Amino acid sequence: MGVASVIEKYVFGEPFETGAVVARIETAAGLPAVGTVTADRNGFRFTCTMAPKDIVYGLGEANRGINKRGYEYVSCCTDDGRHSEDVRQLYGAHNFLVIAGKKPVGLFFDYPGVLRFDIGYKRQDILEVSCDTADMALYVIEGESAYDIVKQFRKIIGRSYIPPKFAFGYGQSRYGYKTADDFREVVQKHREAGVPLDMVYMDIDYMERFKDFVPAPEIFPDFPAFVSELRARDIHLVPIVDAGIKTKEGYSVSDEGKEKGYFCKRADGSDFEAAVWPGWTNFPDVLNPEARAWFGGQYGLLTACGIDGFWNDMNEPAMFCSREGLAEAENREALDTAEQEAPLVMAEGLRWLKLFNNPEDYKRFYHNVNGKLVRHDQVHNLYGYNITRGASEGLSKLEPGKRFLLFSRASYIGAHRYGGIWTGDNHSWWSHILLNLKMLPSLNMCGFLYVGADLGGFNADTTRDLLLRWLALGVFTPLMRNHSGNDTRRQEFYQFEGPEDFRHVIGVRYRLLPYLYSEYMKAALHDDMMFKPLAFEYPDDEIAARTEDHLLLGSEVMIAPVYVQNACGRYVYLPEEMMLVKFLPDGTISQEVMPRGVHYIEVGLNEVPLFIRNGKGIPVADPAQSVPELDLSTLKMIGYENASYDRYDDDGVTIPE
Ligand code: MIG
Repeated sequence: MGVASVIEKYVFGEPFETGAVVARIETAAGLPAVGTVTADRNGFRFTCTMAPKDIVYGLGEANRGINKRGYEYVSCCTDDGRHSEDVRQLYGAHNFLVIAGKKPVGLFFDYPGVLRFDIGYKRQDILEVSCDTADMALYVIEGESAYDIVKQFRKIIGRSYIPPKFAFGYGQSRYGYKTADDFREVVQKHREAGVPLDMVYMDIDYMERFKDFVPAPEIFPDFPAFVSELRARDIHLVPIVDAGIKTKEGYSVSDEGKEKGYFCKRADGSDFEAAVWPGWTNFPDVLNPEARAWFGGQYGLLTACGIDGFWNDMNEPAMFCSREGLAEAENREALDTAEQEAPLVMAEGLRWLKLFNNPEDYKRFYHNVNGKLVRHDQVHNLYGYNITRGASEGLSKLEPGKRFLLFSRASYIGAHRYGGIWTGDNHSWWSHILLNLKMLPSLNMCGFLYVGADLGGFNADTTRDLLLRWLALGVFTPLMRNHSGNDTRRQEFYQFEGPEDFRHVIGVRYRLLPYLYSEYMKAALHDDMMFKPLAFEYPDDEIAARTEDHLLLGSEVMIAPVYVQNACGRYVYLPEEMMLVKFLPDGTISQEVMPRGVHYIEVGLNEVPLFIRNGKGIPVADPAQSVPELDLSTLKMIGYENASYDRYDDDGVTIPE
């Protein structure tokens, strides 16, 4: 198949080089045959009509359905912890979509500023993509099917990030763990109850006065010793890294960044200052290659302590306010609070002043891109991407060839080569289990394979049944992490009755791990999707095309989790004969062949169901307490008789060719 011949690149104005596309593609002359483009002083606008039955896939980390039709979405990386149905912008900016109809077409709008997608919102039959400046690289991809188009797109944006194997284990996190004993307790409680665990995440409280890369010495007098103490129990500690670097003399990262001019600057050349958790901070100018390399090098402060995983937060970048914003508010009281570096008070107190994430602030600082000053708002969506790129490049310099666990909150296509993403501050809402599910194929389309949501929900109070149901989806997501906010009901498994149910459900993750790892790696190495909408494999099945609460996982499995409160099961639609597999709480596995069609399946709170596609089989391991404990010598096949499975495996530590 002549892949390159069906991708066309159209250039308008002088687009910023985002690095999203790594393949060399010649610019086509003229205008794309599909749709209408206007590009002038008033900005850029692409419009086309959609036939009534066309389905629009894509947009990665975006709200609402797998089919994006019927709403409006905005690419503008935003820290907003309320993902209700009317929210248009989240933390990611993934400007790729596919219109699937008679003649499917893929569109990638490589544009780093704010971009609006009206997908049948103003008019049900019109797709309109627009932004304020007409500097745009538009890629138009034609192919046999939506899936074919996705595969072509994935080829031109480069191979997805590959995490270490331990990162496929289960992780426990909470905003609020502070002392060494808090972390020890988490590990102890899991090991005692036989609930598997490979990672414990460290949120901002591990830091000394919220200084990135600096564990608080009074809490961790010997941090490397603490890291190895937990490593001896097969636990990886994964610290958070925020975008804002505390402005403080004597803090090496702050001093060096200022001295070398590596922070984002105001128009007058002074360092831009924003208030975040540490009080006043500076943002590393990661769009400047030199500054990015310098920032990435700072991760060495923690790898030197034995750390091999990180999560990058607040890199939209989120801020409570800027100096300018605060001055404009002319509120002496708030100003004084800020000066005293009382971050929590600032966060809450300033929110009502509407200083929080003020878009005006993004016009107040600049990046130095190869000697040219670029105002932040014009490249806003590239910031989190380049933080994570800096981290990845820095880590590969520190320890060449080694895989690190790395994921980010904000992202743009291109960031998928450097790390994974988690989908930010969701709620302990049943609807967010479904949102988690629906995002998975869209994220995979855009290259993001190592993905996951805060299981159990970040904001609001969770409940035992919600957590169990969410975990039963989480066992399939590459990033499997229970995380919650500091002001919510605690949600480690041991806060609830019946630890055996959690041991079993989380245990299923480990039983499936040889398969999940293999499917992840196949997707990464072949630029493929791990999670697909049903329509990508059953293109002629109109019911499958409209089924949004099941997904295909790899080539063998279909998942259909329960996401309804008090439900004892659910309806499923099988586009072909499949085998229903249930991991039962007594450790046995039930298998039942079901014909094509609609079925009601019963699923207990302590059961994990999946479907195996006709004629296929998958390997299953015995339960284990951690990834290194998995015993591959006892793998058994489940599914259709005599089915074979070609399992990929490797050392899980070095980056494959
Ligand atoms: O302003 O570090 O999304 O996962 O626990 C909130 C504290 C900052 C937001 C992240 C969340 C994390 C929290 N952070």
